Amino acid sequence: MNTAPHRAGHVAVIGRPNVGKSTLVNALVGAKVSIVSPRPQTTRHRLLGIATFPEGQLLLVDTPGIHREQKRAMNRLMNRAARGALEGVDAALLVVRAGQWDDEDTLAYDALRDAGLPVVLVVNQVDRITDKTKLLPYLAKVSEGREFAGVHPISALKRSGLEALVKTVLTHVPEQPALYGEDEITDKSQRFLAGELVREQLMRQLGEELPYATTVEIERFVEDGNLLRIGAVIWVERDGQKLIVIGKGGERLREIGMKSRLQMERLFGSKVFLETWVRVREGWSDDEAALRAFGYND
Ligand SMILES: Nc1nc2c(ncn2[C@@H]2O[C@H](COP(=O)(O)OP(=O)(O)O)[C@@H](O)[C@H]2O)c(=O)[nH]1
Ligand SMILES: [Mg+2]
Repeated sequence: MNTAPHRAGHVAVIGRPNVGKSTLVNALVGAKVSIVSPRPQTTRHRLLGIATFPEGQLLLVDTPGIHREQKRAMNRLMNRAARGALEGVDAALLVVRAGQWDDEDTLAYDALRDAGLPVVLVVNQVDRITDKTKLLPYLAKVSEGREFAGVHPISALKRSGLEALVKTVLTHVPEQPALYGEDEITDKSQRFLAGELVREQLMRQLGEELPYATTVEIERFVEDGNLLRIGAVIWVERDGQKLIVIGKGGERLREIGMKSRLQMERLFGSKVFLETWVRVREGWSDDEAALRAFGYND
């Protein structure tokens, strides 16, 4: 019988872009609440992933990575969101890619310790390490001179090592009842998530720099019986970009729409009728007012 007291608390998920923070949050929540792509800077907003277990509830604060690049307003806002993530949290997960550790990880560790937080080191992507004998010396090296509340090699993608990680993290959050209902998975609205799922397809399907010049606005979100009618506007910065997003004969936009719709249907558990448009707004990603209008307002 389980007699341990119930625990619940906020946990910041911190680490460099592309180490797998959002993949980890989704794996723990058990649903895709945070979008994932092979590109850095996929996550633009702070988002709460709610992971409910019999022993407790973890409110995972997924963050955009911490970026040195401060030039564009977008990056400034993303950094603000990452730092703001530390307010009111009980513990932090510092996520790194197995085999890697650099100055930015050291900076992040120091900041978390200075904030007085227990820091659990999550060594992700161990499935990519073919020579497992290299793992132990690596773990010893990164732990040296640092006080981690736990060190967990995991694969967020293959969902391995997660049970032990959850057990460790739960010991560092307060004894208290669940803070959200057990069927809740995020603090964001379905409308927001719909926009993110379209953006995920843009990140995945557009080449090179273009994804960073796009954003998505959900213009319509209506429940119509058991159908969701969703209208999404994809904003780009120039006419040429519009042509690329639409593609030859509209092929790319159709593919983006189809994949986004399937993801929405899976996440919302209902049929979705999705319409998409591409519109041009010059320089939106360097314009703080436009960013706020698009919901980047931490
Ligand atoms: N092989 C492998 N890839 C992973 C793992 N976790 C994440 N990835 C991939 O790494 C990329 C970045 O993941 P994401 O979660 O968006 O990283 P974030 O920027 O830290 O949020 C995606 O292509 C993921 O599929 C893992 O455990 N193993
Ligand atoms: Mg992310």
